Amino acid sequence: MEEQGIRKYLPKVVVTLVLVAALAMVFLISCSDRDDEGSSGESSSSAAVSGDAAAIAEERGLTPDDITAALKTYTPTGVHDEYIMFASGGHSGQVYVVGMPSMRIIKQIAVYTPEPWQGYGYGAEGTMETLAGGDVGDHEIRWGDTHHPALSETGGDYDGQWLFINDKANARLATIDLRDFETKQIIKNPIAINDHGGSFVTPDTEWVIEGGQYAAPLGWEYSSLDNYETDYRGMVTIWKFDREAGRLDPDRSFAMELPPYWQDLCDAGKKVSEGWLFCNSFNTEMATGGVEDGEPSFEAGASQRDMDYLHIINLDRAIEVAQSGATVDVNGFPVIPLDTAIDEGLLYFAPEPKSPHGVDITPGGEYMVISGKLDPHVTIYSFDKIQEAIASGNWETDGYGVPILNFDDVMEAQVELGLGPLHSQFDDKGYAYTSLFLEPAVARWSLGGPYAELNDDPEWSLVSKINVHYNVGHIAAAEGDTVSPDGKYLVSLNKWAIDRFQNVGPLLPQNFQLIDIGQPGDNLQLLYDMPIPDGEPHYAQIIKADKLNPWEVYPEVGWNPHTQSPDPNASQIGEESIVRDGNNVTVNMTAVRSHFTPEHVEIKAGDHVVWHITNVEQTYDATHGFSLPVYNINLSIEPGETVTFEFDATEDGVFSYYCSEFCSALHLEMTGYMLVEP
Ligand code: RUQ
Ligand code: CUA
Repeated sequence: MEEQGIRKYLPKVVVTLVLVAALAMVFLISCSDRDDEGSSGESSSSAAVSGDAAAIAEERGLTPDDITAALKTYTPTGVHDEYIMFASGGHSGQVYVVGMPSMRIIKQIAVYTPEPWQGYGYGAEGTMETLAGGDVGDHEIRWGDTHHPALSETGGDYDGQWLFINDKANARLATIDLRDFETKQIIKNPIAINDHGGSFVTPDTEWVIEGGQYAAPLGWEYSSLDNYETDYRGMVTIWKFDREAGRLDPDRSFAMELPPYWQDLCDAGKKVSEGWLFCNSFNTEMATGGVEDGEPSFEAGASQRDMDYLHIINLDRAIEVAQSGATVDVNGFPVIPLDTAIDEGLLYFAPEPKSPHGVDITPGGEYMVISGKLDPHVTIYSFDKIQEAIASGNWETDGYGVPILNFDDVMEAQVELGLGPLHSQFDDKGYAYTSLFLEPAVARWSLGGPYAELNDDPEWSLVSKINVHYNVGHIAAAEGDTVSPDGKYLVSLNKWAIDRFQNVGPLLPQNFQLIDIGQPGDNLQLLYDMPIPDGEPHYAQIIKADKLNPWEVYPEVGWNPHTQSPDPNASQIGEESIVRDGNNVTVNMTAVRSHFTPEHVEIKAGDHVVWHITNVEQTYDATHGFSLPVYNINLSIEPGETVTFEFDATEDGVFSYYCSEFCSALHLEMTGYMLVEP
């Protein structure tokens, strides 16, 4: 019997087992003498398959490691991935949804940037409202620089319900609803012009953190750089998340004024450190640049000191102080002044070496891990020691009066890892992983304290490293920043791709590399390279796929995804109409395979048109599009959804509208005419 014949009749599971066995044989064959291959015989079917596989492997020049990597990542058609990664899309202003271990991009979620496939920002009222939420005064901003996605958590674990992500360029946050994977809210920070330390959630997602970056006067009012130390300020903003409403609530949110150091990344305490907040900073030199005038450049000026300051914030107390009203008003937003923060014991510093980037908290909340870009170590701080140091009252202060705890009082350990350490993640075996930008590599190291039981290593020490390609920024391990990391997989989010892919001209993609971290010790395996051709990814989070439970279709026909409730403007079949009231025309349309009703929309130049379309289908994947030329309308109307758009009919003529999703055999006929009479 031919191999094809066997495969056709055996259930998929058996075929998979045969293939795995066959490829395992290839592995053995490749490890031993290839001359044995011919004599292994054609008598058994698995040997025949392995012969084919061996030939393919040889023809393609695959090594045994390549073959195991393929076995670990290959995902047959119809089989779903075990994990889903939500990755920042950098300055594409979007979020990528990637299946793991296959590394297939399953979706992009439009966030800050209009995106036609999702009908985001091309007329659909809810999406226009979401985007407009991020406008600054009269300025319509239609892109963003997304850095740090944050999945909502319950008890410090991802709960699969919400996703937040910041826009560094304009200090904005977005809220994405994971019932339909759509952006519901963009909110502009009223006091800051850029951010970086966001978004980060508290263990039950009651609060979403947005830390600043490049200091400016609060509210970005003009002041000369000569007044940097007196007028410029840093900040952290604490947004209240209303789970019920599915929105960040500015009326219950507040900020804290900080010295004009450049706050960088934050992380909320968890378990033993719940109720505290930690942010690293750089440029405590308060360099103001001016290389063109012979002043030290920012890169030199902001890197002079050996230590910057880890910001240690008593979040629970800060919430009480803000709620007591001890705030000042900046652009209508309550801000705890720096002096109040100091007097109330809300803010402490600990020295951190050198030009640090990021702070990551161990799964149990006991330790804060800091990397200095210009220091080969990671430095680990103990939450207990920080509490003791605060209680002792034994500290100096910085120029603004903020207490600086003694380094030796709060430091637990330092581990030398290599060049350019940046960000850390954790696994289930008592290991931490840190990206090394300059090497470039990812280091695995063992945590001490209570984690020594898991990793069998009493010391805080380097275990192994794996090279990555190239210049890694963040890393993301499966659930690797939660209270219960999974281990198993880690993705290295590399900034440079260089030679990893075909040359496509001077602008190159970034490179995600999937690494198997499932085996203990010196046993990290690179599995897969995935180009990201659309904006620089920063951080990502990886969640078990079965924690996500999105809708297949909207819960009922006539659903408004912006309000997540039935839309009063929905039409069922038979209720379609065109209603004129003076110059105002309302179109009530339905869409179903394969027609819109009505198919003729006759209006007059100068009319104001409000147009509702309901996709009355409840069939999985039966999405219709709606494209109307000249008026810049493009919609995605998913099963059950009602979409509204409006426009002034300023241009007369004949305009054919049509469905832009290939929905059926007669999809091309899913069309109609809008006639605008002069
Ligand atoms: S960043 S590569 Cu998180 Cu914006 Cu570190
Ligand atoms: Cu509906 Cu094509």
